[in-house]
Amino acid sequence: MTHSTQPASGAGNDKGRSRTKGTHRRAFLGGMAGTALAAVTAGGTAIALLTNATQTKAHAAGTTLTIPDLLEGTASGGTTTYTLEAKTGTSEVLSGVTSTTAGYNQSFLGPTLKWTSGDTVLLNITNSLTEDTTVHFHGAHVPPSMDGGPQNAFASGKTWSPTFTVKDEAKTLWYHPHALGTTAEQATHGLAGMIIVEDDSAATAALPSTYGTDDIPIILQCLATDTAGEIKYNLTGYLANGLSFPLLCNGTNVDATTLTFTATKKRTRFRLLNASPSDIITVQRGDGGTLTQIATDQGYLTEATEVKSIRLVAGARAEFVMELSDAVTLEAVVTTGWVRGGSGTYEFLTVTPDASDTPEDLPALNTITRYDTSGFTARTITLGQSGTSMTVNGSVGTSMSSMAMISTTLGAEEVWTVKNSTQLEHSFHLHDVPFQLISINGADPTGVQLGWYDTFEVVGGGTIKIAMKFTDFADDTYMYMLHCHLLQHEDEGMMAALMVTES
Ligand SMILES: [Cu+2]
Repeated sequence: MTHSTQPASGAGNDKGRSRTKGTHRRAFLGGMAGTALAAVTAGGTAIALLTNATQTKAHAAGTTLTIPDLLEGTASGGTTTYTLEAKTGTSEVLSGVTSTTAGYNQSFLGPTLKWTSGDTVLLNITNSLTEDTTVHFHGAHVPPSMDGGPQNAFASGKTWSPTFTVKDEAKTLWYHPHALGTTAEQATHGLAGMIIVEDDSAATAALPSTYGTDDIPIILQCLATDTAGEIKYNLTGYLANGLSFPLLCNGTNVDATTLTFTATKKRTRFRLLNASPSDIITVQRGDGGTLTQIATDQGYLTEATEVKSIRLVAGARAEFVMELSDAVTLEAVVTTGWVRGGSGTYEFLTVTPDASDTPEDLPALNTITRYDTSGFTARTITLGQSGTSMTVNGSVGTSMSSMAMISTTLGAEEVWTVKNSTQLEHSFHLHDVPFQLISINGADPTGVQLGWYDTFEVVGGGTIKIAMKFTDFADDTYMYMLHCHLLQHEDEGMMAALMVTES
């Protein structure tokens, strides 16, 4: 039996242990700076993504929340140009241990990009890894040839320069690799960053938007490492003994550290991204109070909504605001429906108010017209497994020629029944267009589930119904992807292609 066939409640979870702040054993000291990471695939082929790692600045060991740099673009002729370089480095993923990592323009993670709806952007992205990569703009509505899917793979030493007009409204997106078979390896080593899209809506004008001051990115990652800090990302790695499952917030280990942030404005906006390869992370207040959620994956809710917690599957985002009179600690509850043992509750951030302003009441945020799906074309997408391979509609999507192909036309309106025929948890992600939830395991969506999504949980044996309209982009060559955002599942074949052609 492999991990892939274990049910959520199976023996694989016996490795799990409750881990709360203060009870986690400090990691062994030791480092592997300068050591090549010889990763072995399930097939036994040695690959060497992370050779020639250079020693660069590790994240500070202090307790202040690190805010990722905002990447400045260069505006010229109506186009804003950004420069990114995917490269290797070292970082402290496990406390006190130096890991071989990767990042964009830095040793781990990448800078935040800020796009404005309607602007034209150009990205010059150089691959300084030792293997192919891509950069996918997760959640962005862009042409398939610019989407950064597997067909956009570019080799070591090459530069890829996608350009497009930002059609998205205000929302929180992210960018990460998406090449066939190496997404988990590259993303877990640190190749991920946030994208903020702003627009000219009244909601955007009313909400906090000063990056790093009252508009705060929170990138959470639950990773797996051995005691030497080597990051694990595939079957071989996850089955090793003695693994640790560090939780990182903006690249800083929070296993035994609560980061601090001083809010100098009364109302502070937080943008959550679960960049974990597999785990579900639920964010809540330590004092039991509510969070004021304002956005899901694909933009604003109709109105600010009080929630007790925000549950994010791998790849998902959400935004909330808090208006504080006293310090509040945010907790991340990490759960897994998988083989991993990283469960626990982490007090990852204490927000202390130091503000005297009085914010205006929030306006209505958005108008969301619910789809009437009575005339929509129905389709079934089945998430399955076959031995150690993962499938979509019965096909193992480990190559472009083997994966299932969903063909549709520009302007099509569709309602998909996404069935999970396995006992494992999956995180369903659709490229290109946002979707509405029509039903979740037979129940009508409520509350924040009435927002726009691109990534949603499908529990073992469960079913979601989603509806979408294929607008703006068609192509005879380049395809979008739909897949599980548990990165190991994606690499093991739970991915299909979506071809949108002219009608
Ligand atoms: Cu999955």
